[in-house]
Amino acid sequence: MVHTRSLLLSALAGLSAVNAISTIEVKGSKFFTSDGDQFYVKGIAYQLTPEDPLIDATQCGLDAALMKTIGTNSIRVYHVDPDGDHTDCMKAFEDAGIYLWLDLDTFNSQIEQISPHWNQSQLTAFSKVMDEFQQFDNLAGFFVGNEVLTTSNGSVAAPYVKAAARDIKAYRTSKKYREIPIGYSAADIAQLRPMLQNYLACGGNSSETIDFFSLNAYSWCGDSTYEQSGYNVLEQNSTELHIPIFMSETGCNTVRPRTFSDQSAIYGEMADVWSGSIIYEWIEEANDYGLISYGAKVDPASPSAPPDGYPRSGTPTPISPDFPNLSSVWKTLSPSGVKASAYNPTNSPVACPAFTSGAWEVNPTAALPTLGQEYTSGSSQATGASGSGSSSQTGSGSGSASATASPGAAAESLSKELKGVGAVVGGIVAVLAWL
Ligand SMILES: *[C@@H]1O[C@H](CO)[C@@H](O)[C@H](O)[C@H]1NC(C)=O
Ligand SMILES: *[C@@H]1O[C@H](CO)[C@@H](O)[C@H](O)[C@H]1NC(C)=O
Ligand SMILES: *[C@@H]1O[C@H](CO)[C@@H](O)[C@H](O)[C@H]1NC(C)=O
Ligand SMILES: *[C@@H]1O[C@H](CO)[C@@H](O)[C@H](O)[C@H]1NC(C)=O
Ligand SMILES: CC(=O)N[C@H]1CO[C@H](CO)[C@@H](O)[C@@H]1O
Repeated sequence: MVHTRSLLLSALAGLSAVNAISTIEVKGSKFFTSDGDQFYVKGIAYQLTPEDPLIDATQCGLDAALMKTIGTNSIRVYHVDPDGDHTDCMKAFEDAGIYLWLDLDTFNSQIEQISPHWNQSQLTAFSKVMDEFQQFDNLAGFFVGNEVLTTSNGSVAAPYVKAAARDIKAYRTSKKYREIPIGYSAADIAQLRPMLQNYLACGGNSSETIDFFSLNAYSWCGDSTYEQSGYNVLEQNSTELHIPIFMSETGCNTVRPRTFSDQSAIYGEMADVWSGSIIYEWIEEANDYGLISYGAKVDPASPSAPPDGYPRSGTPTPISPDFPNLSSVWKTLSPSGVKASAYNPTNSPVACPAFTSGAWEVNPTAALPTLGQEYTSGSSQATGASGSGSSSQTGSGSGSASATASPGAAAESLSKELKGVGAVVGGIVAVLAWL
């Protein structure tokens, strides 16, 4: 009996040792597991409820199990409540081999493109999210912002994003947390490419730069191609980057059926530079990007209906053909990359993009904004962003009115994002009204 139990205990101990998930780290322009294998993100955006999808362990378990069947190794969550208990959800995803890429901001703390600023309340809010989630080994990385810059004239907000990265990295160091990668998730604004990516990474002082860059890209629709989609330009513009880059959203839905054919490029010809992608998104809602649903849409006015009528919990049912299509595409794509031990990074830090009036209005040699600083147009103070003399308080007004999407994309990237934001904000308003 004793013998059996000790066998059982050692078997359990062995099991948990085997099951313990390795952490994700950055070396050069690639991600690696702490076991030394290159890590390619195969992710799905996951935000069932506006406030926090990581507190209902039963739900997380159901979703993680289905995600696992198609080879998902990551989820992306946009908003959480740092006061919630996330232990059981994080365990459910860890048990399925799934990592979390998490946005640090909430609706109250996010950095804004209009009148950009970065202050102590925002840093405190970001720190609380870091404090809660740093304890989980399957926390892969944090974003300091999602699509802060959404228009071609938004460059003056970039120094505030970079200041946020600086301060949250200093906080990470002061608390002796592991070196959890800190990045930014950009809207795909052709006119800001590749300046935004290079600006956030440039300067050579790693205390002030992001650890990875990622892009929300919707320019590959249907059976587009590497050239037609503009992915070739994305690739060309990132070969010199000395930090990892991946797509933090992809999965254009304007051409049906969705075939996810961009995945073959991302995990194929681009895999020497890019570190994978995250498919937008898990749950079916008004924007129609869902891979699964929890049941048919109901009348939002009916008793106890979810605010927008889309069920937000229950047994996930794959949506056809999106889910099976993604499954069959992912099945064929498993780049192994290189081992950390065999990889010697050669890229040196990218140069900071030059100030270009009407395009990239950030002084490359200016100091980053200090904590508490606000952008004022026309000032040449050490904001890292000098205005061009417009009297408008929020910027120079010299950029073009609308961003042009990349080849093959029409205006998809912007229009989708605006719809997405509208849906989320609409959801919030509805939830508030509902409570
Ligand atoms: C920081 O900015 C937010 C708006 O984004 C504001 O509500 C808050 O009061 C500011 N905090 C400080 C300390 O200035
Ligand atoms: C690097 O940046 C940090 C944070 O801004 C700063 O404290 C430090 O002095 C910088 N190091 C150098 C060598 O400039
Ligand atoms: C980005 O790639 C395009 C296409 O190859 C090229 O014309 C452009 O010069 C690149 N920009 C930078 C800054 O590398
Ligand atoms: C950018 O252009 C939009 C119009 O497209 C305008 O509303 C906004 O104020 C401008 N922002 C800046 C910083 O100039
Ligand atoms: C790659 C892939 O599986 N494509 C399929 C996506 O869905 C359509 C419609 O069911 C099929 O015709 C494709 O073969």
